Amino acid sequence: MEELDKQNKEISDISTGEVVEEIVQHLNNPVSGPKPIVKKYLSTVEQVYTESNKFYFSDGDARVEIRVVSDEIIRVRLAPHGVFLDDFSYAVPVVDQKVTTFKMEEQEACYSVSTNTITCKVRKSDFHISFTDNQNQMVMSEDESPMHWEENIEFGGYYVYATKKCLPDENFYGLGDKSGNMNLRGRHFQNWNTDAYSFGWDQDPLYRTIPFYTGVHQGAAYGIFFDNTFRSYFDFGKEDSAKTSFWADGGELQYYYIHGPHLMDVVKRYQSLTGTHPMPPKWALGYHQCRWSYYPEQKVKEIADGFRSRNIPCDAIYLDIDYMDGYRCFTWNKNHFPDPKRMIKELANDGFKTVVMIDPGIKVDDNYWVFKEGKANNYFCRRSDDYFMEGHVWPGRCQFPDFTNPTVREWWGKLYKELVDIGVAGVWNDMNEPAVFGSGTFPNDVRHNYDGYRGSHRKAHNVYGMQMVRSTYDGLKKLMRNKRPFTITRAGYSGMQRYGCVWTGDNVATWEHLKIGNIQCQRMSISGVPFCGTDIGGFSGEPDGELFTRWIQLGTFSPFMRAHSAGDTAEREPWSFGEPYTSINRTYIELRYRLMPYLYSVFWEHHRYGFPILRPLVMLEQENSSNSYRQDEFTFGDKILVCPVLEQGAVSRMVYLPKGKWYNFWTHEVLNGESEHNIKAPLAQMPLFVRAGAVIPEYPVMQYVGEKNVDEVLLNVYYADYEVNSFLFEDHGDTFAYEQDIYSEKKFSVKGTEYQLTIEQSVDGLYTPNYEWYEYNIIGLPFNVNKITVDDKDVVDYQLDENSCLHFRSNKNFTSIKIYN
Ligand code: MIG
Repeated sequence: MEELDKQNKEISDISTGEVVEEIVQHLNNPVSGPKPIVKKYLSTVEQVYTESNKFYFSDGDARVEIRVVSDEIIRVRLAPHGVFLDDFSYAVPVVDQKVTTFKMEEQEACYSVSTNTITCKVRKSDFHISFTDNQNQMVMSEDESPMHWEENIEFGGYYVYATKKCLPDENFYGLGDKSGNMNLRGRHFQNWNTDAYSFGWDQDPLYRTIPFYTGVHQGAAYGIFFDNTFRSYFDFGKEDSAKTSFWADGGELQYYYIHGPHLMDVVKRYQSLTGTHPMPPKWALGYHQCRWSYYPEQKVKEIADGFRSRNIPCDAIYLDIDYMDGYRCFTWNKNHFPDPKRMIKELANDGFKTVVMIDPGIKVDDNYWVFKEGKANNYFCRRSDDYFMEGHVWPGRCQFPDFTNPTVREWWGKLYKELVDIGVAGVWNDMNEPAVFGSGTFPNDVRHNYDGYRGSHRKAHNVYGMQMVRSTYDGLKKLMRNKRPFTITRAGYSGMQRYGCVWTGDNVATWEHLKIGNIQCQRMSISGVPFCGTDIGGFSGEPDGELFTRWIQLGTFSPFMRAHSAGDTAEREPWSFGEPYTSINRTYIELRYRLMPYLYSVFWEHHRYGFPILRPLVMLEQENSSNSYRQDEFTFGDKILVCPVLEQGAVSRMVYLPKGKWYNFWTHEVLNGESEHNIKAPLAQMPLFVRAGAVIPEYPVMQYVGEKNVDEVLLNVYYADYEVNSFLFEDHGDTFAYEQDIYSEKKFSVKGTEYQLTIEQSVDGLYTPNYEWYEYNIIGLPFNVNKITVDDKDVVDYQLDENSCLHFRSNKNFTSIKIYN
């Protein structure tokens, strides 16, 4: 009996609800029910061998592969009976990167595999694996128990488990699409893409799966990417405060250890494995207006006119499912949209891009060409006994393409031809968790091609949405003849950022959801998915003017800025709430367009170098062990600090400023970092700060991207008594020529002393912007400063204005400098 209790306890330690119940039942009544599942652990290291950058360790039966991926990344795999699964991943297209040197050594107690930077030790006695920073010998991550597994009787394969030590001062970040607090410590999570309509503060799982987290202790960071697409689980010291564990319902125990020691390094290296977001078409960084649904054509036009007549900038209008004929994808409801090509053209003439929704469910209808083609070619998913996977979604009874089949992706990509031909500029993929009415999603036994590696829905579920948007993105890219496609997806898996942007799904018009969305977007950003936004205003429910305006303010600094709402809510355009809201909303949307060159440059920094776009303060202050920074503040790029107002009725808020000096964006007051400040925040002012020393480029306000030719770029230079580098990225805005270095990356180095301001600039890349002039706006110049030089040329005869600001113009090569009056 004691033995039974022990087993019982062990099992409940690691299993989830249903399984536990079954086992418990069996244990109480051993004659019936399934056999008890026995956990097996790696025992002692018996054999070792090496194959180039791969090191194999065996306990006589199970094997472990340690693979040196780069100087800072090591991958670990477990094969319970010695046979590894096929090495295929949707997240990581290429595993091996550049490695300077690596070696393996046998020591008394362990084997150690090391690079220049890190050492992975495999302890002989118990197979514990640990990772150490070579520089200061700090153990970053260490097994608490050896890797273990349980046979899965029903499906074959194993449930796989890793348990690491969770240190007393350790905090955890990342994991992509999770709500609730930024720090994941003390919580338990599950990854299973779910249509989570009006989710709550701590609800889990949500729409996307990013099994990648970072741990920070004693100011140093590392990351673990558990590349497993099955339903997976993470526990950060919740079950046992001394353990961090992750496990999955199948697949291989395979994870990457990613070294820091800075959080930024961890994220960049994760991004080097899974890819960055391609440069979006520039207009996609504008303001987008969406609604379920704008129809008929007259309504769409009315909305478009509403923006132009009120001078509120907007780049995109969305058509939700009602534009289709009976929700059949790739068709039009001709009553509502008699001539879509003409309408889209007219919208385009007015500066609007049209984005349309496409869902995965294809109506079972023998008179519908998409269904017929899919059926004839065997493109739809089937159950284990070969029946078609059928489920009800918007069109009624549907079948679903198997997007994990490359041939199906190719076919699907081509289906967009007509939409592209009539001028559609972007596609929005919804319901791709996949969501099914009633049952929620597909049953486990649905079969998938999985790019030739085969799997049931247990394995393919979490990548279904990502493969759908991949097919959409690749298809559009071909059809648009290498113009940048714009795609947006609801579901996804690690690596999804290579194929499109995301919105956080069906949120609610509440202040709590404003808070959820704020953290959610930051968290997505440090989990490798930078181009993210919430439904501004909340999808369901009714915001009042104040909430909507505060949401627009936050949305101004969401990489993806789109207002969206369900059909049964009141009108939800930036002017729907009257004054003063309309004017304030306009000011912020205008600000988005003024900052366009800055936003675009930050995007480039992500694309090219792997930096996250939104950076939570922990990223700026990971060594701040008192965690005095606030989780609701973030920087956009590294120059603008955003402190959104998330409380109803607030007219001020406490702000923590990170290290350095910061200018209040509205008043130009300079404040010291590493301290708290009470900042005024009336409705029209969301506290914003600019890092002293920054150069923030600005374009003139436009009603849509590209409306005006820019003949002069405004450069706001925020004086600092230290040196800061900034840059401005520009290119065509809609081609892939940047891959051939057709871009201009202009660097500014601004250095202030008590008496002098020195600006130096240099430029990289093969693109020449059209404009000839820069307007300099020097902010916060001390009166003592009596010498200003730009690229070694003196700016002479200048006068400060009463705000101690200075304006001058320079041609773009700085050979001619003109002072304003
Ligand atoms: O079952 O297309 O999250 O943005 O407006 C609802 C209608 C389906 C869910 C999406 C939402 C969209 C809505 N869709």
